Amino acid sequence: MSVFAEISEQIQNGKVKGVKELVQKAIDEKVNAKDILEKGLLAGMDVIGEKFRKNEVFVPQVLLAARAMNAGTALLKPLLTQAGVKASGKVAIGTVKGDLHDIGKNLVKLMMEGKGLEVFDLGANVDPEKYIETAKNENCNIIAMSALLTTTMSVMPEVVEAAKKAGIRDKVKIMIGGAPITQTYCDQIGADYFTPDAASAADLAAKVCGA
Ligand code: B1M
Repeated sequence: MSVFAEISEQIQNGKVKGVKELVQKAIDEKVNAKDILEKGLLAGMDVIGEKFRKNEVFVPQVLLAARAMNAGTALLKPLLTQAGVKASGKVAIGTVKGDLHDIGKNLVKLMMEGKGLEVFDLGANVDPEKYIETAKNENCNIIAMSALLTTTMSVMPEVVEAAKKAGIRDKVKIMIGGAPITQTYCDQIGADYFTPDAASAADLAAKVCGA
């Protein structure tokens, strides 16, 4: 079995220790960090997601897998971020109100930091006002929102409206993403940018900030 398949299997079984050991082993063997992330950790989450959809696994197993995923990602962080890159812009990031899914948001944050951006992580279940308050107080260039549920994506236009009301809409770019989000939705709600994955979100954010 390849190291990627082994990592994926340990993710599916929610084994924090196993994931950490295998990820560390792969790092020591100089396996590419992006491959460890995509072919190992994310591949495992994909399988869990599909089983969750089919009611073959339930919330506790998914939570264990998410915990193992976060443990693996933490080990990769230094390799996915470029040491010594100077911050060139500020981002307020969070998963929208009502939504507790934070793995994708954490990846976007990690990749943005890797581009040298200063990222204010508001966590999950973030009130629209919190994004605005942080963008104002910290002078952020970007508000970045993640949503994984079709029932919570509707919070995104509330944030766009709140930015207009607060008089900061022309000062801050609004980026959105997450599994149910599309370019059409982005256009519809008047956000500025949609990107399908963490790496493209980070590339675009760096570009927006003039990096
Ligand atoms: Co939930 N869940 N979940 N869940 N969960 C999904 C999203 C679901 C698709 C599963 C399914 O049915 N197949 C489904 C949503 C259905 C829908 O709305 N269409 C679902 C459901 C229904 C629920 C509950 C309602 C279940 C219940 O309680 N009955 C409940 C809701 C809780 C809540 O939020 N209020 C729930 C709960 C949970 C857990 C807590 C158990 C756990 C979350 C733990 C955590 O995040 N700390 C969980 C998980 C883990 C999942 C799945 C299995 C995996 C999500 C994930 O982390 N993927 C998911 C199924 C799936 O997606 N296959 C599912 C890996 C992650 C890297 O991908 O977040 O998509 P993702 O991020 C991607 C891109 O989307 C993008 O970049 C990343 C890749 O590079 N991206 C951005 C993300 N944000 C971005 C922002 C950007 C740009 C790109 O710019 C700003």
